[in-house]
Amino acid sequence: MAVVEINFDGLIGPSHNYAGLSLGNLASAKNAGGTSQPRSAALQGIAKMRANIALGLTQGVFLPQSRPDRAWLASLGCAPETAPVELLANALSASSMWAANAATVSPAADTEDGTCHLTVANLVTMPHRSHEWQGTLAQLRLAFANPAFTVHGPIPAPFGDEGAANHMRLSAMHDAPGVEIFVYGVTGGPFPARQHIEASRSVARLHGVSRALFVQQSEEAIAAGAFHNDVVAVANERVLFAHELAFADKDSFYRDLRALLPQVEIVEVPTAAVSLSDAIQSYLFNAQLVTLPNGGMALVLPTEAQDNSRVWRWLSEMVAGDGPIRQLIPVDVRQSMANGGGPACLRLRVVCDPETVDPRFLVDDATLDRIEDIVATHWPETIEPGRLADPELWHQIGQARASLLMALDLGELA
Ligand code: SUG
Repeated sequence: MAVVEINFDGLIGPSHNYAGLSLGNLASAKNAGGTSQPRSAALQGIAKMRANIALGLTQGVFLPQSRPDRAWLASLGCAPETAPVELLANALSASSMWAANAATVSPAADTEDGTCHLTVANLVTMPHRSHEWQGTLAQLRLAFANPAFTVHGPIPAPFGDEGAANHMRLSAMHDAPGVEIFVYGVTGGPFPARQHIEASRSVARLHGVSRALFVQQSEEAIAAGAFHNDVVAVANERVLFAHELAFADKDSFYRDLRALLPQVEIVEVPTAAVSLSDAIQSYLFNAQLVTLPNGGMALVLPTEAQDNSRVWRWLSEMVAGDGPIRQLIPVDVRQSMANGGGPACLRLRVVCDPETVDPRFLVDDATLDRIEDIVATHWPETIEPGRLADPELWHQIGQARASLLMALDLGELA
């Protein structure tokens, strides 16, 4: 089969909750202490996967990790029963659902050795995310065991690496050699800049990327709540769709990009039409910009973008015009959005031949039916913040994951 783009979505895990753990992520802070709905959260994610399959796209899945993370707590000298409440919340996070932060991916066409390289993200800036990489790496090593891939361990601390959320790839077509854009932060006003330039440079070196640009995210964007670049920009094939204030020095970035990829089309949303605050509240850029099998491009974006009249007006005018983005497809991922994760956060893009991927990580409607049954039976309906310390909840979460691993024949991840 030919090389295509596969979107691997993180299945939203049974411990999904609102503990408000992410400084600089405004949605996470706003919803801290709320009651989550893990079952409907996962069903929303599954519905998004189904909608993308219906568009003719190839879909993959990553599985929730073991929570609470007992190994991580043990390395801190405690167990779930003895952990201080803040540590327990960090150990229970379902944050691996945001697969855009799982790894940085350089497709084979971009790399010196002609394999597709993946580097698992270390996510060291946030405690609740810093212990994801071990579980993620285990899945990457299984899913991409074929010699068509090279899978790397994490960049060492203290160089924060947040994976594909700060990485964009532009190319004439998915399977053509691309230009890889590594977006890093330096300062973010009151908030941490999560992606360190040394991490970006190291990933590019390890992957042997021949055409790479290193671009600074604007301080204004981080300060306004764009804790990752994918909250203010997204790219697909020859199209870059970005907010006017996404980058610190967009003129030199755009100039360098045009020099490397003359056919690039930059669709920029001006502040006068959509402020940074509207962009971050509506997550219009946290969209899956996809190439449809008939050749046009569509934006799969959160329903919150439709709810914001200024954003929706601008988008509607854009698709009515003559640009490359022809279709808007709103999807409901509100449970994830309430923690700052839109449609694009939930997926990791891997451009490769699907035949080279372990088939247990690829899904069709029939597999999603099986996953949906397990979610409907085993995922908690709600998690109130006080329940995080309840051993019964930990037990239910453990059983839910075990049933899923069994159904997908992925017992080696237990
Ligand atoms: O790292 N939220 C995630 C959201 C990640 C979104 N990913 C991308 N933009 N690609 C984060 O801030 C919230 C967890 C909590 O508050 O419990 C959280 O981790």
